[in-house]
Amino acid sequence: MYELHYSPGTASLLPHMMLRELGVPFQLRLVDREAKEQAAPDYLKLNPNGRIPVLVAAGQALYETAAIALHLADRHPGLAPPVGAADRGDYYKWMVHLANTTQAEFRAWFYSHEFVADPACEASAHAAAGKRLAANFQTIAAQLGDRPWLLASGFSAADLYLLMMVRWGRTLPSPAREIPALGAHAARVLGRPAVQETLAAEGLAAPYI
Ligand SMILES: N[C@@H](CCC(=O)N[C@@H](CS)C(=O)NCC(=O)O)C(=O)O
Repeated sequence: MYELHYSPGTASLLPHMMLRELGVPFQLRLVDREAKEQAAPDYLKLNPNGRIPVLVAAGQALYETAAIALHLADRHPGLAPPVGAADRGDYYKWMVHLANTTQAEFRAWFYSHEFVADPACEASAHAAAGKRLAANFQTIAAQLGDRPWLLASGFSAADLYLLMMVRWGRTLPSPAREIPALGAHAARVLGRPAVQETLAAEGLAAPYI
């Protein structure tokens, strides 16, 4: 039985959607961000970085959203092309790009104060992160084009990852959903029953993106 330490709408949304898509048993453990539970000694034993999410399986704690997602997709077939398949490389590309670039830029967008030594520069760092994210979403949309999913072989964990990024992108000056390819893609992912179940279980209300 998996245990997902989560907080509604945060990076835990990806593994949460995956667990429901895969239909594997799991329990949710709410991390109260208001109470800064992610920085409490018990949580730091699971993730010494004090960040959400953490997945516990068979007594072992795994952190880093992308690592959790890759691990779940490896353990339970259905959300990734098999190792060695033609678009397994594309799958790695998208998972790593969404983690290392898009999600990392969102850290600079949502937590701009961490990226500056002088608080007077925070607004500037925030604006610059927003510009990089806008450009990044344009690049992703150009590659997606009018294909239904990121991978030629079909729906994968990468599509769930992109939905989470487009959802966070609703806070940008030009929301990511307004880029037609991304809005259409997000609507397709939002149409999946497991995704709707996840959003409801986290208490998230429409509009989701
Ligand atoms: N690289 C980490 C980043 C996770 C992250 O930034 N999580 C945020 C929520 S989306 C968090 O824990 N924020 C609370 C904090 O930083 O104190 C991952 O992908 O797991």
